[in-house]
Amino acid sequence: LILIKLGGSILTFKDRKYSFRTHVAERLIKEIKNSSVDRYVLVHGGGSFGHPGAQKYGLNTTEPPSPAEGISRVQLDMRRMNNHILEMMLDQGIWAVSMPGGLITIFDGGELYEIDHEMVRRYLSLGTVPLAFGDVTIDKKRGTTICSGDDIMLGLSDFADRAVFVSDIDGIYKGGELQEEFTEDMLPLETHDLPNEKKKIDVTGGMNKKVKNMLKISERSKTYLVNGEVKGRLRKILDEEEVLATEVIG
Ligand code: IP8
Repeated sequence: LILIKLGGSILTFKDRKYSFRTHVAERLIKEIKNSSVDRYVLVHGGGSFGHPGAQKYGLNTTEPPSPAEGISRVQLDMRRMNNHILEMMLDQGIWAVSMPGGLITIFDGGELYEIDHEMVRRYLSLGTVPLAFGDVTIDKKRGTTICSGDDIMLGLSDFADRAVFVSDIDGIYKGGELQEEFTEDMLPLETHDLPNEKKKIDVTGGMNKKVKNMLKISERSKTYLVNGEVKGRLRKILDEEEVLATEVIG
């Protein structure tokens, strides 16, 4: 089983609310379809659909209770984004089924507490492709919290062989240099490590948090970060061909 995460930064323009990058998303789905991979879970992030609302309604703070309106509106925004991707997949004959992060997880104090493996496994065994996404979810302490696509990747990583993160950068940089392999001792990343870092709204927290999460995942499955802006790279990494990317090794 392979886990593929399409980051919000590749699927949307992060600085323009609700701007879905249809052509990029379509191409990435085609690359997956044209690869030799047939058993996979696709996960996507929030980008400019999920993050502005989550920030506006304070859904990722430690202060309970979250306003009901915010829970409702941010969930709607994420389902709208998810529907774009779901329709694209169906148009290409990929029989995907939606798995909102808010319905397959429970959190405790902002950390993933439980994820419904059985639901994912059963849909896989029917020959469908689970399409999971970052969402507002229930938190035992805070009432609600934000479940990011990265949390879903971590939660499902115990039964995956590989985890591929598709982003808008060539890989992980340290001291301005792209690293083919990234290990724990290279943390923390500073702003100057990253090439032309744009200001992004990201309520689920920065590159260091993402990389730490990838290091955890890599203890269970081979973990890569690849640039989805460049045509063919996702297809190549899925087919285990030589390609520019970073392997994260925990
Ligand atoms: O973009 C966040 O998912 P991420 C989802 O994977 C929301 O961190 C609702 C902001």
